[in-house]
Amino acid sequence: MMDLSPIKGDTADQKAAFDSVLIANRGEIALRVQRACRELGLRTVMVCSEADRDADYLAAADTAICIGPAPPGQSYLNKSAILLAMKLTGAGAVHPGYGFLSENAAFSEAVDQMGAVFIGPRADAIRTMGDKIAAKKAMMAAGVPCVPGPDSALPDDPAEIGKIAAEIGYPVIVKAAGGGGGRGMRVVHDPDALSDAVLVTREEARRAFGTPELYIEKFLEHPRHIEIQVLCDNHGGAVWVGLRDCSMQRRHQKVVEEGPAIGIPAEAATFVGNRCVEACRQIGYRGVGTFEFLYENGEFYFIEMNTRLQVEHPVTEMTSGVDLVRQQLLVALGHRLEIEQDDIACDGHSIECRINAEDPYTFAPSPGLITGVRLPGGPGVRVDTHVAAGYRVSAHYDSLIAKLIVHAPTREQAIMRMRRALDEMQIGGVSTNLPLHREILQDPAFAAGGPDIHHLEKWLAARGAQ
Ligand code: MV4
Repeated sequence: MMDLSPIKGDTADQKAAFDSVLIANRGEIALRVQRACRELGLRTVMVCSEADRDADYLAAADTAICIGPAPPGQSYLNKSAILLAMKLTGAGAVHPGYGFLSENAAFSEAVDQMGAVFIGPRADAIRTMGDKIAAKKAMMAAGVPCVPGPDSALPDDPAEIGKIAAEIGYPVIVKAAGGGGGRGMRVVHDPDALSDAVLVTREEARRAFGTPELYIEKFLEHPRHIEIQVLCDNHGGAVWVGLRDCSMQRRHQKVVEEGPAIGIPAEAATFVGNRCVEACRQIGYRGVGTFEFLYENGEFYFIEMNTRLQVEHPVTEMTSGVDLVRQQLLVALGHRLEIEQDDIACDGHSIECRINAEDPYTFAPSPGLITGVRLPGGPGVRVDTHVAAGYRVSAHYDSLIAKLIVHAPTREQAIMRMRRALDEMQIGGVSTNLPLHREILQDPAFAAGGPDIHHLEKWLAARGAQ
């Protein structure tokens, strides 16, 4: 077994040694993290809410404890309950998964203060990226290409705002510094609508994010959503692991993701990947992260950085062969990354379909008892799921029940493989979006590759109208 003792001379993170990890999440990602811990010989502590008590993945942990009632605020988002669980179980580290506390700077800090390890970046990096203006400032300073517009907050004076917008050129988009993921933004097509848009967005921002700060950018009308996975250790090791195309989304929820992002020249990808790595070095970034870009007319425009492991990370794992969760754990232990940039290549093509317990037409959640599960298999098929027959899908959490990921030598073969895997897969007892995915995989525009961020919603509207 590999030696997980602290590295001598590792002054960057003196407390890095831990032999048990508390997994502060649920569902498929809790299982994914648990698997990586096991392979490193780490003891696992799983926490759960009362709604998740009977989940199979809890039995596989070394320790499982219930930390509160079903509503996330009382369990998976309850910092003091999770910190207490860490004390009670002697967990030396906590993995937050995605969602919940994964991008919560105060939680990261509290974990630090109790002398344990938050498996993720330091609080200051989370805070910087959570403030979309600070993030843009840091990225522009590091030479990462950004959307045209100032890297500072909008002033109050309407005349000044008007000048800034005119300089950028319409259409523009007004965004809340505290927003992100599609929340707190407004497109403005002409100067007459600008000051009202600013006022309304400012009030929304004040209420929703606790800060009225706004910024303004050129609005890109038909971009693709391309993201770049990075991975950094505490010893100056930093790599970009590949690009993903996540343009197939509805209401800011990704539906299908794939990698690599097709139609992007290798030199362009390498250039922007290297800029991301350089930015990570400049801010002393640690762990996994994702740089989100809009891509239009051959140019990349940074929009946000996610400081967590993402739902779609398996796409990059399949094409790179890098186990991102394993690297996350090693970095948290104070180790160096097991790979350097020159070791990383993109092999073949990967596609992920998010399988949700929801109506495939209305998207209404479909909680309830799963009565039967038939999982696909065979070459190049991966299913990340925590569900099986007898599992009850709770109405308290998001409806993701499985991620179906395929890998094949070419995109065409990956599409054929995904169609085949979707045909094999069956879930009984609840409605799922499997029928939707089967239709999407027959969409000629998807098959052609490179649809923009509006394609899926337009396609859904046309499908509804037929
Ligand atoms: C934009 C944009 C166009 N121009 N920014 C939405 C989510 C948040 N991460 C940023 N978003 C956008 N920012 C500029 N300057 C269009 C979107 C956008 C979007 C981005 C990615 C994926 C899906 C999207 C759907 C609608 C709008």
